[in-house]
Amino acid sequence: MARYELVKRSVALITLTNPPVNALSSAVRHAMAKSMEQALNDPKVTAVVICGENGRFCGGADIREFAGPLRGPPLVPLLDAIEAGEKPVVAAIEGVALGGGFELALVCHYCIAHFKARLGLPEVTLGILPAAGGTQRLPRLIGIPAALELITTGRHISAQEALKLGIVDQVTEQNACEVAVEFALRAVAKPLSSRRVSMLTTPCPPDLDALLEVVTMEVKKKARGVMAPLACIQAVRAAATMPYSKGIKRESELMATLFNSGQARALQYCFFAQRTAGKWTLPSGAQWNNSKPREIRSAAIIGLGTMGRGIVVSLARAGISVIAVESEKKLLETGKQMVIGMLERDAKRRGVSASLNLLKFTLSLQDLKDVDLVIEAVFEDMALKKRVFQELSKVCRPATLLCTNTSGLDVDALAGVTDRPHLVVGMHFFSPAHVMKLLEVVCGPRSSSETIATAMSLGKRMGKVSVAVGNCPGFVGNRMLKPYLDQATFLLEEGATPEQIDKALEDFGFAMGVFRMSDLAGLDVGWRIRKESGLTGPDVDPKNPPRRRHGRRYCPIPDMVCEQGRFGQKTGRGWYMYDKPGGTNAKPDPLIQNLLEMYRSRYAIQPRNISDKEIIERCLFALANEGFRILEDGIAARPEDIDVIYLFGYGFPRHRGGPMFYASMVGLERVLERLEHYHQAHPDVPHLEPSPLLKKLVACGSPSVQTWREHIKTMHSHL
Ligand code: 3H9
Repeated sequence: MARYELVKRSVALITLTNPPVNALSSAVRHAMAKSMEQALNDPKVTAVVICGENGRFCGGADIREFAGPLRGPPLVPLLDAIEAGEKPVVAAIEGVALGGGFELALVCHYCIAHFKARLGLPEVTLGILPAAGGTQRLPRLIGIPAALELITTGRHISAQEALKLGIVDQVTEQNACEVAVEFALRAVAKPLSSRRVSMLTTPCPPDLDALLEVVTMEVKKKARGVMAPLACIQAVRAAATMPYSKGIKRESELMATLFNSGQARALQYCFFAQRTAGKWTLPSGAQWNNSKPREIRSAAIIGLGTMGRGIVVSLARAGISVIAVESEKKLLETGKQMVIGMLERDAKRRGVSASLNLLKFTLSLQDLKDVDLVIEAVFEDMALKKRVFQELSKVCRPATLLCTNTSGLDVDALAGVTDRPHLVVGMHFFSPAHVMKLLEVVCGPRSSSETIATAMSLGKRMGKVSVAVGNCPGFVGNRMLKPYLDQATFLLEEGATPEQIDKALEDFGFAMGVFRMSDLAGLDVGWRIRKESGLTGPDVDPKNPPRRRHGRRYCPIPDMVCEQGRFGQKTGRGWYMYDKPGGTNAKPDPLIQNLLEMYRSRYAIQPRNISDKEIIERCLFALANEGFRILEDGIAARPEDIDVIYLFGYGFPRHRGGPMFYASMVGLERVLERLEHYHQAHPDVPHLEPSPLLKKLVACGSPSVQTWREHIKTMHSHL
């Protein structure tokens, strides 16, 4: 857990050995305490170097230990003892120094960092704060404004930035550990008092209150309802206004309020869920660690609409050659100019050169014969997609993978028209594809494990969070969206307004409520799908009651909004009004209010006062209920996958953990009881009928979300 060696006859080299990130587990803390004691007591030792094995200094406290009682020596006294020691201690930072790892570096008297190292205090992203002195030492070292920014955002910084800020003493391109040993030998005779950061006086700006006020406002705006950044600000205030001994107590009190909070549990769950989601597995036994992906050097995109353009940019950014295909010269030219502009802006922002040499634009599918992989991103029309796949089958070499970016059509039906169904898979990107992190990899029943592994690995290379899902209408994300949207429109019928529903959801933590989000996405897409599926439009039998379809409740208000040419932001009118087409400043529209009033009076609906609690329960419990059905149907392998999809694809607030985790936090029994209640009140809404899996889990005593999988593994899997 920590290796102790004597090097150069007088330097104690302590190496943290807890792969993969050398987290400060109780065993590591124990071994470190022993090693430090040995170093300080051994007269032969004149200096100490601390480093981490495998080129990684330390990823911080062991987050897995947070769920249980504290065992082993606590970190704060251990770090205080390192700083107070009479022999110089040098941190040799390679890889990462994060959280407690960074705090460890802060107590070392000197820091040497490899030029590729990254440092940061990401505790805030886990719902806690840097509670091993980080909130007290960093402001003393680099000042309040810079420390506030790093601590409240959790941003990682490069070694060069750390050098500029005065956090590290030297950046090296050589082995940081060897450089640190030499540095330590030179530091032996130097006085240490000025190197003990806790003894420094915090450089305090004259307008401290005003500064803290501004940062508080910013944080509240960015992360509505999230506790940790606000606690971080209070801790930094303590660093500015109190001596270290009192500040550290304040830090510890604030940590205590956060540590057992639901938000901390949710954020830590998200951390692990994100990592679990990449570990896909099929009933055949094929899984992430026994299926080899193919190497993808070249790819083609068919269709240069919004999605296609974003995918081209993501691929080029990942260093993959891309051929982009359009059907008409004008569309090709427009798409090309937009892609080039996007890549150039992106490269400028990242300070790199745009990889334009990787791009080729063409009108001919014949140019695709040698590519490794094709992603089809044409209009969402099954007949058109089938024609494209048939054509690709003829043109591309037999080994080329054929992927579709459909957001909900049957991937297997597309595979069926090709000569290689095992090489067909869905790659469902989210718009805008070069920004949104989520990728649903849709496994058809005939997709081979190599094909899935390749799509998952390509997603990772493109910087996406990839989740393997089964093939059903809407897959996971869009399938769950339907009951959520339905509930929102039913609530409009019953008396709510778009702004009331949005406010309730935004207060819950969504960046955008459902109606603002729909206006942004465009209302015409859903309208076209409803027309195509016979729910609205001229094909509907006039004898069909307007508020019922296929024996279920149906809300025609979204169709009425679209009939008025209100397609959302792009037309300057939707559920809200905007200053101009393309405007983003949403204002409540009296015309929508009139429309709702007329609608209710036409159908003799007595509007009622609807509470925010009902809005949240109806929208979010219906969402989770569909998630339970998705688990039952084997469309998602585990609740973590669903949550990751909602976190990265649909803006579900991270501090709530995702819809499934949120349901578990509310209590499955309560979710079941509320769904039963709402279903009784609305028996013509099947989505409100509690799913069998939810009932089964409640009957099993509502086990923790991490163990639900054991209760569903006997069910049929589409993965
Ligand atoms: C803290 O320090 C509190 C203190 O202020 C003081 C308290 C008193 N613990 O991400 P990867 C696992 S809070 C336990 O895929 P990468 C991870 O789950 C901590 N496990 O690798 C995964 O496991 P598996 C503040 C951890 O190369 C494996 O390691 N620190 C921890 O893409 C590989 O991880 C942080 O927030 C941990 N601390 O990225 C840093 N870290 O193989 C959190 C990782 O079973 N960590 N694991 O799936 C990271 O940001 C990234 O893991 C890191 C490496 C950048 C280090």
